[in-house]
Amino acid sequence: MTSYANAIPRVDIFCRVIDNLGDVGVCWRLARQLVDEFDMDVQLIVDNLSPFATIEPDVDNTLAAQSVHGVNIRRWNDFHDACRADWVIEAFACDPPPAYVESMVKCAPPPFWVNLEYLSAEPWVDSTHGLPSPHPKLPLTKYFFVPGFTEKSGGLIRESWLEAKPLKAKAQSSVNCFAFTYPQAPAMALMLGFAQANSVLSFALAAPFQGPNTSLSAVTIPPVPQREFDTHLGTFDLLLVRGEDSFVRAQLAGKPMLWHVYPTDDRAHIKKLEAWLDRYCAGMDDALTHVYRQASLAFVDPRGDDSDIEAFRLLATRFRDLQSHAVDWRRNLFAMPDLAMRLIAFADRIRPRDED
Ligand code: TRH
Repeated sequence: MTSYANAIPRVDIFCRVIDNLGDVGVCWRLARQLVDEFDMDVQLIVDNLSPFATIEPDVDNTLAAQSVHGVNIRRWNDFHDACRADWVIEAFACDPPPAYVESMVKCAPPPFWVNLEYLSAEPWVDSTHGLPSPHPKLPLTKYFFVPGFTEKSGGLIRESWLEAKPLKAKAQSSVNCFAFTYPQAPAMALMLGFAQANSVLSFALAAPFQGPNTSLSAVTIPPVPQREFDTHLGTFDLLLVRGEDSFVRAQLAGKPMLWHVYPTDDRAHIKKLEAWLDRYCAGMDDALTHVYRQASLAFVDPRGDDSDIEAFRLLATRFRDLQSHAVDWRRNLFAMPDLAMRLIAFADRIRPRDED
């Protein structure tokens, strides 16, 4: 067990919003869980409150400091405090302010410091997770904490209120689809593929599609607060998700899904997708594996011809099996310790009581 300098352990989480909602989405989810389930005193330092207010309506993006659902939220540019934390979580290598880092040296003991990395299913995660990264000048060590799908990784954020209740697959001729993707997603081809399998796909769009997909007839839905996001996902049959956090939540929802992984110019996203497919498809029969892989690749990297539609048609024909698989996969995820539990165990290992 780690001993903490503060009676209620204090955690400072630093977050810079690089793009979209995912950076703050992950930090907010973890911050709330540490407060709600582990009674920690959490401060979340964020550089841009506007995307934050999109997923948490109680955040006022004009305030330099505010407390929302038990988390102290501070605006990065107005944050000049010295470190008084037991843990410092730096999200996605965002570099806390230099003066803050210098003040960490004066803490007795220095805080447990991790760089919370991006989630990946790639094999390098197991050998990178937990590695130390000594500070080049100061007597401080930061550790890599890499979320992932294996026992050796940092795991996935999963709050205890998410129920592990069993879900049942149901036969259906119409599929209600939640679409939270990047603009390039081939929604029209997906709809045509399902139609060719005599399945009607109705879309609820959480983000605008562009190009040929604008002719889709779909309902556009405003963002729901993050704390309602899981319940919201649970009301759909097929989940089209993206980024990191919605990707995990779709898996925890136990619904058939396609991951519109964030595209990068070097095409590293295809490797990321394939690494996840290797894990996700492991329990499927060979034919379903082939169908799901082809559809996943067509969704992220469409050829723009009839082969995309065919890949989605085949997916629709195996929809029931996909439902069962999603439930099995979800059960596996629930059987693993979640990210917060692993973070606590890691802190205990790095800073055991008798070494303080
Ligand atoms: O917004 P994203 O595209 O974020 C991504 C990821 O962070 C990715 O790693 C990064 O490289 C890229 O941006 C630049 O997708 P993501 O991660 O799914 O985050 C969306 C967040 O928004 C998530 O926390 C869920 C939340 N959300 C709601 O709370 N309500 C909603 O209605 C919707 C649609 C999303």
